[in-house]
Amino acid sequence: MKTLYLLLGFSVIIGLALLATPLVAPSFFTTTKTATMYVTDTTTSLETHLATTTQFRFPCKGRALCWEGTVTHITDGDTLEVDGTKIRLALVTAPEMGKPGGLEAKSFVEKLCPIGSKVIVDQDDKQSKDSYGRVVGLVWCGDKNLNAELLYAGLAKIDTTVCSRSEFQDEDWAKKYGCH
Ligand SMILES: [Ca+2]
Repeated sequence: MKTLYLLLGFSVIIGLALLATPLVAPSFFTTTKTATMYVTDTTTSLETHLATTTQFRFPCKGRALCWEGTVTHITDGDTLEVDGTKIRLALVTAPEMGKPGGLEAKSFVEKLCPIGSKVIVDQDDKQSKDSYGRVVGLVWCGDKNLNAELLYAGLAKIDTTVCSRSEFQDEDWAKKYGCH
């Protein structure tokens, strides 16, 4: 008799678990599907890495990569590395090192977004990478838009030849400094 009760109790537990499965399953499968789709869209190790980490959508625009990372190197006024990935600032161009204004632009970046600081990278949806394979994007250092700040400071210019190929061409700062 005791065995019968035990079997009955066990059956009830199994039955309840089966009833609960459809309630839990949809959200579980939806999450898995989203993650899988993201991995399918990616091609590089950076993107694969990002697919498995938390995505920071704000204040990014579009659907391209958006992540918070650490500044690991500053090359010059328009190129830096975040988590070891080279980032070419979208739309803006600063003088190269060794040219007049090059050092000033780099120093400005070092001050606004020092090595070791956290930044958010918003990859340009219309020109995700440049011809050197660098990620093209907008970099947020705290609440400062680095691309725009370089223009405001007079340390960089808009490269008007790429306006039509940038997601950011309609931003106020882009229009004010050369994209029409
Ligand atoms: Ca974007």
